[in-house]
Amino acid sequence: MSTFTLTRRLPADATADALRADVREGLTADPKWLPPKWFYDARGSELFEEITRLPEYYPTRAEREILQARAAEIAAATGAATLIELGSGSSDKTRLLLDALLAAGTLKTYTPVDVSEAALQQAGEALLKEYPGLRVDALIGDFLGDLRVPGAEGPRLVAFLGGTLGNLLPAERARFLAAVRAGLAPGDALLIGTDLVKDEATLVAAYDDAAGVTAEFNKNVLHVINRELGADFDPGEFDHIALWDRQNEWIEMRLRARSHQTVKIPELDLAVTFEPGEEMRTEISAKFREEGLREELEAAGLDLRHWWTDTGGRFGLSLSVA
Ligand code: AVJ
Repeated sequence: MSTFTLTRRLPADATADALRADVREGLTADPKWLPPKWFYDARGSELFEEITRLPEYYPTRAEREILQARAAEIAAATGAATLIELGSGSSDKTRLLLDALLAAGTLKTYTPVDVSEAALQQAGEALLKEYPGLRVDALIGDFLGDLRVPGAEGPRLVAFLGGTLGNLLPAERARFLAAVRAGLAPGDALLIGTDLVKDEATLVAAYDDAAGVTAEFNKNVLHVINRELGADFDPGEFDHIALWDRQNEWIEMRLRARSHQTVKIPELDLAVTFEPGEEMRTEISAKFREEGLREELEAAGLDLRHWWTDTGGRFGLSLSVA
C-alpha cells in the first residue's frame, strides 16, 4: 500500500507573515526588490511548468538528460532509503531518481518539500497512483527553513534540482549549504542541479521567451501580492526585464514601471510609489562553473564526489557528501 501525507512545517499563518515581512522589506528598500519564492502560487507553479516546455528554456531538458544517463549510478552510489527533495514542484524529473532507487531496491520514502501546497498535492496524488508501495511524506515549507526530517530512514539523499540554488544570493547560498551539511549524517548525500555559465544570448532568451510566458510568470508575483495583501498593482503597467549580469554571473529578472504609479497595500498600511522606468528586482538566477561550485561546497564542509553535465555542457549535476 502506498501512503501520502502532507504536513505543514510552519503554522498556517507563518507563510502569510513571511510574505508580509518580505513585501514590506523589499518594497520599502531602494532599489526595490521581491524574493522569487512568492511567484509560486497555483498559477505561478503552472506558469513555471509551462516555462519548462518552452523551446528557449533549456535547463529542464538538459538536467533531465543528465538524470536519464546517471540515475542508476546515483542510486548505486547512495543506496538511499529516503529521498528528500527540496523545491520539488511537479516532481517530474524526480521520477527518474525514484525509478532508479526503486530498481536498486533501497528506496522506501520520498519526501518532497515545497512552498506550493497545490504543487505538492498534485504531485503526491499522481505519485501515489504511479508508485504502489512508495511512502510519500510531503512537507509544505521553505527549503531555507528547518531541514531536519525527523525519523527519515538513512541513508538519505537530499536532492535540490532545477538550478534553484541559483535563486539564492552568494551569502544565502553559503548559509543554505552549511545548513544542509549540518543536517547530513554519515552515509547521506546531496545532489544539486546547477545551470552553467554560457553565452549571453542563450541565457537571456531562456528568461525572456518569445511567447511571453516568463513575462507572465514574473508579473504573477504582483497578482499574489494583490490577492494576499489586498494591493492594487496593475500588472499591465510593468514590463518584464531579463538581463545578464556578467560580473556576478547571474540572470536578473526585474519588473520595470511603465509610468508613475502609487500602489496601495492595505494589509501593510503601506503606499509605494514607482517612478516611470523604475526597476524592481524579482529574481536572480546564478549560473555556475564546476570549480566555483566545488569551492562553495567545500566552504560548507561538503566534498564534491561526482560531477556530470549534459552532452551540450549546459547544465551540471553534482553529488556531494559531508
Ligand atoms: C525554478 C528557480 C530554477 O531560475 O531558472 C524560470 C525559475 N525563473 N524562469 C530558474 C525561473 C524564470 C527557475 N528555477
